[in-house]
Amino acid sequence: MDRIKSKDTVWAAKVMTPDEAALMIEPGMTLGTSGFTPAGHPKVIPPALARRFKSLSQKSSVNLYTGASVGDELDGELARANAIHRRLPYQTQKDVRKQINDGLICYLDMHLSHVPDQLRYGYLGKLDVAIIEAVGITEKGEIIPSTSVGNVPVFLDEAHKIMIEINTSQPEALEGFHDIYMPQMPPKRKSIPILSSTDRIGSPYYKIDPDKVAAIVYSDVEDSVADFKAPDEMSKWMAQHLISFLENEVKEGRLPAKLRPLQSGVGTTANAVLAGLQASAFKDLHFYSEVIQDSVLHLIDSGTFSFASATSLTLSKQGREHFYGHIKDYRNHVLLRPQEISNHPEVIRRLGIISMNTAIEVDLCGHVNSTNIMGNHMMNGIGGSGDFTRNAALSIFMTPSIAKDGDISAIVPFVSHCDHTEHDVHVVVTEQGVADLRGKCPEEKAFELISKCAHPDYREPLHDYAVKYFRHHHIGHQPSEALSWHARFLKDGSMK
Ligand code: 0RQ
Repeated sequence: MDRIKSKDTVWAAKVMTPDEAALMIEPGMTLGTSGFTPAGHPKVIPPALARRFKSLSQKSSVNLYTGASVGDELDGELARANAIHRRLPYQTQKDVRKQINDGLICYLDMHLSHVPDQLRYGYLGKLDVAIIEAVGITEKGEIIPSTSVGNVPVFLDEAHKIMIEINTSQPEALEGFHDIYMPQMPPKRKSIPILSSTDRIGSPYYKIDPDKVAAIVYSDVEDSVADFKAPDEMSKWMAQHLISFLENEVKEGRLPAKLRPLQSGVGTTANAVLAGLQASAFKDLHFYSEVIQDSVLHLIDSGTFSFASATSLTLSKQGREHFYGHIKDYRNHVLLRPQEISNHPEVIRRLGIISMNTAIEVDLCGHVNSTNIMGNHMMNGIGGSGDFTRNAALSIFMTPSIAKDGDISAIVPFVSHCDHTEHDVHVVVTEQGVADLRGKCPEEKAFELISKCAHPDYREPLHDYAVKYFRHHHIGHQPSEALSWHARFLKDGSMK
């Protein structure tokens, strides 16, 4: 109870068990929850809901809207109870991924910054219940967010009922790290007054109508962020190429010495690239992104980054212990915003962000597939990669040049699914090198990608395709050949 500082009895009267809270959630409802890659999601009401739905005689499910990927206590528990009907906007949980690919979950793979407006405009239906994790409730009855913000502000605004999980494993010292700002509805929407990554424009708290609160539940379950794989040789080479490229941009006068704010995706490659920045001579950089991973803390510690703005603190157990152990030192260097602000096109354009995301495959025109393996198997989703790529001053994609021990080339004539078009992709980095696509026509882009980024084992067939094609055309594709590439080269790993 000590986490509820408000003397107003309205709060204490709502405290109950997770099972009691779950009784208020009916099959067919739409839930909007906290949580972002996977930090700050509710961890005790969802398992109680899974138990409740499993005990019902007929198949029972809900629509689940989140910030981005969430932990096993939410996605995993509900998926294993066959309790998710519709899911948006991003996921990385293996049971959910399987059910999406088996056609059991209806998945809306969305740009993360689009969710709040689509909800406000009524495109995504009505939200019945918002379930959010919090650190506590202040004397004034304001809610202190936990390790992520994500879509919580809009969910609290739109939901009919609110359930709050007060997580005592999240320290009260998190108070003050957040900056909650809600854009107005069009046509009265004002410009978002962020002129630097460090700017605060809102409040540290969520302000809610206490009458909407249906349940307050205590939890002590920690965020469970998996440790990233240690950077492998491929990732280390990519990091080195990327850093040399950025150094050269500075030398050529296209970037200032302190660069422009960096955005980074998540995953093995992105983590390795961030780790690689530590060895560079860059100092005092700003990070304006979605996710603060362990590597970002190390970059703050070393002075490479002086400020990190994001929507979630996605830290491993070790990273959390380090952060909480030195939380005072991070107070002026870390800020968490709603995802519609961290990923807002207006702010990304204004700050001149350098975006760095990971591709599954890249084609000779520069189109990027980030989501669908072989065009028909959903991996995670587009996440924030499109929000940043489309609006960045410099957009970079990284990928190892080969996948599955070399059976697959990540550079292909034509992507099997397109998330980011040739119009938005400026630079591609593989362990082989850097392809700079800026200012190049399709033919030039194709040969740049083959010579700088493709793996030597695949250069010849890619070159043959490009030469044959560009003999007769200068724009576009040879559809029959381009589309048969995946079947010819990838199905059994042999090059027929
Ligand atoms: O398969 O899991 O069976 O080993 O894809 O690939 O190499 O582990 O790379 O963890 O960096 O993830 C694009 C998926 C890369 C990720 C993607 C197989 C490969 C492996 C994963 P296994 P790696 P990473 C901000 C930005 C979209 C969202 C985004 C992602 C698995 O970065 O989801 O950018 N991005 N968000 O073997 C067949 C290929 C392949 C392939 C890789 N060409 N063909 N399989 N794989 N390339 C964050 C948020 O938005 C929240």
